[in-house]
Amino acid sequence: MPEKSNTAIEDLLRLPEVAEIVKDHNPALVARQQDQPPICAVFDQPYTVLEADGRYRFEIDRETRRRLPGIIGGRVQVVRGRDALAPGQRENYARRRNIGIVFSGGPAPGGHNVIAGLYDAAKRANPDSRVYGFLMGPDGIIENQSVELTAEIVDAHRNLGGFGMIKTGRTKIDTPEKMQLSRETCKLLGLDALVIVGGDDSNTNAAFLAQEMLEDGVQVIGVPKTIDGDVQVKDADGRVLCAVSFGFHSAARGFAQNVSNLCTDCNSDMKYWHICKVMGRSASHLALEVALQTHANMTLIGEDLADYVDTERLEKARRRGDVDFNAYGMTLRHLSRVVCDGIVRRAAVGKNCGVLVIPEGVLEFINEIQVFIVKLNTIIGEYNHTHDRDFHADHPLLENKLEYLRRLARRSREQGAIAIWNERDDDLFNDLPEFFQDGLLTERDSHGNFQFSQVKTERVIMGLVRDYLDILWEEGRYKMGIESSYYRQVMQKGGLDADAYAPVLFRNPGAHYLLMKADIISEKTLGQVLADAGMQDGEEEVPAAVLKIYKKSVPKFKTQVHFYGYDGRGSHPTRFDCKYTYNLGLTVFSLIANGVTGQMAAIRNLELDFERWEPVGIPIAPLMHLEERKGKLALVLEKSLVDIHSNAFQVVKAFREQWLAAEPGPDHYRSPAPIHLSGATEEDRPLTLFLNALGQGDT
Ligand code: FBP
Repeated sequence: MPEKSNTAIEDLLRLPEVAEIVKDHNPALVARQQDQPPICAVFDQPYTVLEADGRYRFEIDRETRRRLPGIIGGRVQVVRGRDALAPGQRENYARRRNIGIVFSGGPAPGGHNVIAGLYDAAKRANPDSRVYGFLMGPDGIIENQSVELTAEIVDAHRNLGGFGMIKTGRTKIDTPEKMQLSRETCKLLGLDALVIVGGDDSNTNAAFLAQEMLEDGVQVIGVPKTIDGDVQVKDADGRVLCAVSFGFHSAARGFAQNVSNLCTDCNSDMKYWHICKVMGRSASHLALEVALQTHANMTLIGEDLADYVDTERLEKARRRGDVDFNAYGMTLRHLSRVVCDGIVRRAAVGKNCGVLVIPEGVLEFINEIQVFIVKLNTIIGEYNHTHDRDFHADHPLLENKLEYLRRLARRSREQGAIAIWNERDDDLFNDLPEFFQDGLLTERDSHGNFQFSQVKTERVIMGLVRDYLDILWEEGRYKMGIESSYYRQVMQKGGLDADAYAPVLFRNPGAHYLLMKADIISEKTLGQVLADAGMQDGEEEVPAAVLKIYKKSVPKFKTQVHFYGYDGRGSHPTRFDCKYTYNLGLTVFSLIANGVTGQMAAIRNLELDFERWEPVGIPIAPLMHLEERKGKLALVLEKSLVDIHSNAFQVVKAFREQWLAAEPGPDHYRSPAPIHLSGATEEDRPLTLFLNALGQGDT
């Protein structure tokens, strides 16, 4: 193409078509912003009231009762619609309010709709009410950095992913100073209510803020957010109040779309094992949903590995007359064996490829790693407490940290006392690859959580897998299966008698996929086997056709590693999350307008059809329990892990063999549709939720 003059370029840039293409917003995005999510029937009415539902029972921790006396008595509140309210009630419902809202923790698709729902409900009740968005997460509250939200700001973010409107952060309001500063901010802004949109730790924080701000008359409401899907609420009798946090469905679908594309790639060039780590700090909910969405060949579920019992080992111990505690839960080595088994079996039917899904937090469920995490948390927590300094600041390099651990181990030997870190710990730790040691010693997040996203989990597992595959190869147990028709064709072209050679070369000469004998593991051993069978003499070169078949039987294990996390949590919300979050926003306002505090807004029956959704408030304090954080016990909201007895897990387990597809014939991949707001093909809830609801009532 000839070079364009400056004038020609200017003319090009002036074209309306070009202007349209370079706009920041495309038509699909504009349609998304303009979409109005459906609302639960109760919100069709101008007012709402709360009705306590006494059916729910919680086992309350004594420490919670002591620390949160002002909010521990909260009950589950069901939001009901009303056409009219009694005069005093009506004025109170519609009085002018100032409400602050903050995002806390990692982004989750749908957060903007929580704000939109709250904003719309607050303005509908009283157009003079104000909604403030705190900037950059809880730091915005501590440092009084906020923006008053306008219709223009809110409209620009409706149904859009991310937390871009006001940003987010992971700071925890966990000291008397930060609490005091937060109270001052609320006073300065004249806030009636503060809304914390966050995960388990942020909702814990919301409960403490609610307690603290009782005397200031500031209500605090939490909203269950996290892509990890581990904020789920059941009462002591197992009744579900909140089936999943928002953002889970969208992130899982985002990941599933990518994983599914890799299944397509794998199915096309049959060359790679795609190793896909998917986010989820502890629980494997996201991996489980991805398994259901894609039917990837292998999906590890942490909770399942923790539940493993090595019966053979137990039996051996029983015969010896003792108990082998290492038989409970899977070891890292055993896990690598399980993965290898899948790889070897697929290779045997000519599939030198596959898709493996690894949940980010899987190592937490591996016994020996969990022990290291708890020990290191305690050591670091104790160091910070005793020295009133930060362990990581004082030991910036891995070598410094290892030296500190070495000193602890030496001290334990010298003192001969039982210590948290002894020489055996030190030896085992030093056996780990350096990058993994570094990962295990990374700084905990502000809530004291181990940061699994910073650890190369997949490298740890795949390193062991590679080592074991090498062993299996040398033992002759890892071979590529050769399709018999291909074998015959090659032999025929080479002028050799396929039938005569087959029993010499293969351990299963009549099979569809032929497996070379275990002792053929090099060209030399191949020649030897042929000579032993009298097919040629020892000095003779192996015929080219046989050599070709041998080479084909040598598996080349090639991997591509992918991490799905930040991409999925930045995706636009699914229709499910758009509806869910907008209605959560409306619920938040109902809780505020009806005067409760220390409650989490939620939607009951989320696992059922939209018509059955019921907005509720859940008291946060009764859900809390003591847990180890940064080496100390802290009151927190319990994370929900994958229930291995749930329908969803049982279905995945039942289909494991089919999806591994270690048999001749096609794989069973499922392609989830891309996320879209409208259209009959968009699924209306996560598959895990759908399955778990089966048998519990009609869906
Ligand atoms: P939240 O629980 O705060 O929503 O965050 C979840 C998560 O996305 C995890 O899946 C992941 O392990 C972690 O955040 C990553 O944290 P960071 O954003 O600090 O890298």
